[in-house]
Amino acid sequence: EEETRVSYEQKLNNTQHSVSRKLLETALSKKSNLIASADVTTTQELLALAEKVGPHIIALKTHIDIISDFEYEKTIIPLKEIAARHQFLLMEDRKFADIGNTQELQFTSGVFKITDWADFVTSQVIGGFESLDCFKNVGVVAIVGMSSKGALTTASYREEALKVALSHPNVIGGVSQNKIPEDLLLFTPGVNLADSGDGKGQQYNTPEHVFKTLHTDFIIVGRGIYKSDDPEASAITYKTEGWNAYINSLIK
Ligand code: S5P
Repeated sequence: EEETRVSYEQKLNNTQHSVSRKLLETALSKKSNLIASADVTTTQELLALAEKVGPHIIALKTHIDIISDFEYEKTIIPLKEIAARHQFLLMEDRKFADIGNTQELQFTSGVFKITDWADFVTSQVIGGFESLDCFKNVGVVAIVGMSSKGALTTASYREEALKVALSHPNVIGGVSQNKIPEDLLLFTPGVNLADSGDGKGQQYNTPEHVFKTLHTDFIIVGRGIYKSDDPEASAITYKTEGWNAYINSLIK
């Protein structure tokens, strides 16, 4: 792509949302645009991973409902302490996809009480504009397009999803495998340096590709880090690759 991208500094000047600001400030101070996806299934693995990768990431993305021994006191309280100590945000990848009232219950109730600890959450926008009203104390990352083969997030779906995302004050960005307007933060999963797929539909790109062609802001890396023999070393590799790819994407 020929055009230059909008820098983190420029995005910081253009946003009032406290979560966007925190993400961008953390990216600049840590020289990292890496979000680690902690798709592990026990509290011990979750906390150990957070501790190892914490210094190198701007956010830890969780699927809190896959933790088999979840207990608020044993899982969330220590996770929050690690996040505060290593200065990263907590992103719960809940991908809400219901009517507003149900999403509000899923966000505030049950055992997970996401509203009490997540700095920001992912949500589908399939329930329409008002379904996102309940997330007013956090940032919302709208699922605009999905990385998996055969996903139904076609160009026309993405266009409609972006209209909701751009107009809703709770939305700070989008997850997509395509470029989105630069006044939203772009989060791109499906990033892996070693693999092109997982045999279950996932499709991978390199950090270089997503910064250069999509002008992404933040890469999300799951198995490339937590399945590695040395998750901390892998986090450093993805952080360095991601940061260099971002710097290169600033140059025409
Ligand atoms: O389109 C998407 C959106 C998301 S949030 N594709 C994705 O893979 N994700 C999430 O990113 C997915 O739920 C998983 O937690 C992570 C990718 O993990 P990896 O192991 O394939 O890197």
